[in-house]
Amino acid sequence: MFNQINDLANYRLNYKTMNYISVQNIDSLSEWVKAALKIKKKPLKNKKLGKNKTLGMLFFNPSLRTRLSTQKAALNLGMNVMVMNFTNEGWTLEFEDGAIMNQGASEHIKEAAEVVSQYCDIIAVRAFAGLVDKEKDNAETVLAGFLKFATVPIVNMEGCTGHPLQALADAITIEEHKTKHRPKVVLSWAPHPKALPQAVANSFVEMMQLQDSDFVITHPEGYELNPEITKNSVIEYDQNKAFENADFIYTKNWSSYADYGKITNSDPNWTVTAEKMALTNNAKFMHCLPVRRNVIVTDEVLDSDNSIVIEQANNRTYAAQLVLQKILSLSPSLSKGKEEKKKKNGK
Ligand code: SN0
Repeated sequence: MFNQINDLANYRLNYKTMNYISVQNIDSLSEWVKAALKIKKKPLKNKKLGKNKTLGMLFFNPSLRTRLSTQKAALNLGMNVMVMNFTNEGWTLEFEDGAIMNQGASEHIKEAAEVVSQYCDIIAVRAFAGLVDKEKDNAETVLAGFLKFATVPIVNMEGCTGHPLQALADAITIEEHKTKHRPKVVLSWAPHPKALPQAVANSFVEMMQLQDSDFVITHPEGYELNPEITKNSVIEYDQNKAFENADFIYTKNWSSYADYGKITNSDPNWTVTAEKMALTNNAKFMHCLPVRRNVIVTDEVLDSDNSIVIEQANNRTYAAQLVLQKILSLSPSLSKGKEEKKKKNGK
């Protein structure tokens, strides 16, 4: 797991230590899902692993599930947790190298990341896409800044282009609910009043590409995700056709990637309804939440027995716990103390 490539331009594969930045950091999805399901059965088994270790969680955007499930995961491992909200509490950070800081930003990422690294053993960061500047978002300025200047492992709690903790929880949820080896899984776009990032959809696609399944993405024309991510995944523009025989319907809105950050379609015909679900093979309904009722999906579907969104959110804890557990036990910086102790004890 956790390749070590030092190329900042390619942040998706870049980490100098044991980071969880992208779904691409998963070396064996089936092994990870198995391990997470084991954790789910006995979540307190490794209560000592994180003793005296601190997780720092830095939020540049709102959160409910990510914040509480990651915190819960850390507590299950015996870690201490510190949460900092940059939306209205932290200094505004500067990320540009060589910037003349005579404007709004008070502190450079260089100091901020190094300082936080002294207080924390792992830093988790949430920094959504701004959806204005595609290049800037693709460069993952905030995550890349922490990767470059922090001296401890970094966990991505949703960056501009990915939400790998969500995708891992999604994989766990599909594994628990599938009734055949190769289920048909459909990622369906649905309308939304706000322009939303592509991050959740991107990571879901990348995760699905790591496993054997009949995977179809459906969205209106103009809503193609970054082709570097979708690669050769099947795209079906006819939502009804895509839904035929599906075992899982994963719904998510995202704004246009081509017409970057724009809402170019708000057709209510894309809302997931009971009629549409009737086209499927009694499919389970999934969404990462928060979900806009009767815009993305009707009450009838969301409140039906086929909706597994609550269990999906529950699995966020075990996904996060697996990632923290791997970092705690595998990161050279974190296990250094252990190694030294072993040496001292002549082991
Ligand atoms: C975020 C997104 O990336 O789409 C987080 C999902 C886990 N979702 C939203 O920002 C929804 C906000 C809203 O007002 O519905």
